[in-house]
Formats: sequence, structure tokens, C-alpha cells
Amino acid sequence: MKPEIEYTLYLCTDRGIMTTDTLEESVELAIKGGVTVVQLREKDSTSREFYEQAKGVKEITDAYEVPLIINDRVDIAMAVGADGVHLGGKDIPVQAARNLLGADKIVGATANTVEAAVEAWKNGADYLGVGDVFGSSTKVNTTHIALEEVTEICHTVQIPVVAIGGITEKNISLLRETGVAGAAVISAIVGQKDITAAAQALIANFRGA
Ligand code: TZP
Ligand code: MG
Repeated sequence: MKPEIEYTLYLCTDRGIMTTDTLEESVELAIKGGVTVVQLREKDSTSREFYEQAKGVKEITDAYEVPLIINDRVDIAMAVGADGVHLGGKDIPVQAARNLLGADKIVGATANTVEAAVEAWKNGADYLGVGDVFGSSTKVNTTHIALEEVTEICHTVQIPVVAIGGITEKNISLLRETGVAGAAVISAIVGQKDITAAAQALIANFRGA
């Protein structure tokens, strides 16, 4: 059975900016603050390192019953038994990943236009990552997408949409009216001194509590 994912607060990891000594620690503190899904995204790791990181982080996500998505690498997702993968335009196509992973795994795709969103949805993506919505200091070369277009994507596709890029405690509430299922965040969680409090504040402001 494909896991039911709650996308509300979607953490992407980044060892380069995390305030803890280990990835496991940063993921655990974020989950304690309410992160609902974790993506291992470590762009500078070798394959072996990425595999070891995935194994380590999976012990934490399993302990808290939070789904784990692997960025870019279908092989690593399969090797550690992760819940799925996230694919961008330079990664293997959604359908190819689906053929490898089967129907019970999550395949997420990046889309920055309505056309790309519809294509990924038709090709069998389970959710879409859309952004950057507010710019981002963490990823260079991102494509900006206006909230109006995010809203249009949410109204067009019948899969959950997760916004990403420059999302902070202060601007996350602006996403509410777009119809996104969740917010994907790197620096406003793992780059903060109190990771748990940062995640809690993001969730509260997204929900409007
Ligand atoms: N894709 C678009 S922006 C981005 C990715 C992976 C980085 C998001 O990081 P931050 O720190 O939450 O802006
Ligand atoms: Mg990628």
C-alpha cells in the first residue's frame, strides 16, 4: 500500500547549513517540532555517503513514523527502503522512476509552470514541489513562481502541491490561500538555533493557529 503522506511541513535536509552536528539530530529535532515528511537532500555527498546518510536518517523517521523521501536517487531510495523519491527536471523521468519503484512508492516531481505540473501529474507523480515561491538563499538557479500561478496549479492538478523556496515563519501564512497541501523548508528549520521551535512556529503560522 502506498503510504498516505501528510505534506503540511515538509523538511528538506542540508548538512551545509544545519546547526546540529549530525543529520540525524537535525531531523529528530525537526520531527519533534511537527515536521510531517522528510526529504533527504544532500547535494554534495558521494553515493556511499548519501546511502549511509539515508540509512541513518531512516532510523529516525521510522522511529517517529514519519515518511522519508530521497532526493534525486531512486537507487538509494530502494536500497534503504525509503517511502519514495523526489525528482527534478534533470533527474530520471517520473514514469521511469515509477517503473523501478512500483505502485506503492511515492514519486514527487518539481514543476514550475502549469504545463509542467499537468505533465508530471499525467505521468503519475504523487505530489508536486513548486517553487521557488519567495526566493531562496539555499538553492541557486531557482525559477521563481508567483503565488497566483501556484494557485492555478493547485486548482488544475488533482495531486497535492507543496510550495518551496524562501519560506519562513513570517511569510508561510501567505501560502494558505493558494491551496497548497504543505510547505517545504530548509533554512528556516535546519538553519535555526532552535530547530524544534522553528518547526512549531512554521506549522502554527501555516495553520493560522
Ligand atoms: N527548490 C527550490 S528553492 C529550494 C529548492 C530545493 C531551496 C529551499 O530552501 P529554503 O532554505 O527553504 O529557501
Ligand atoms: Mg533533483
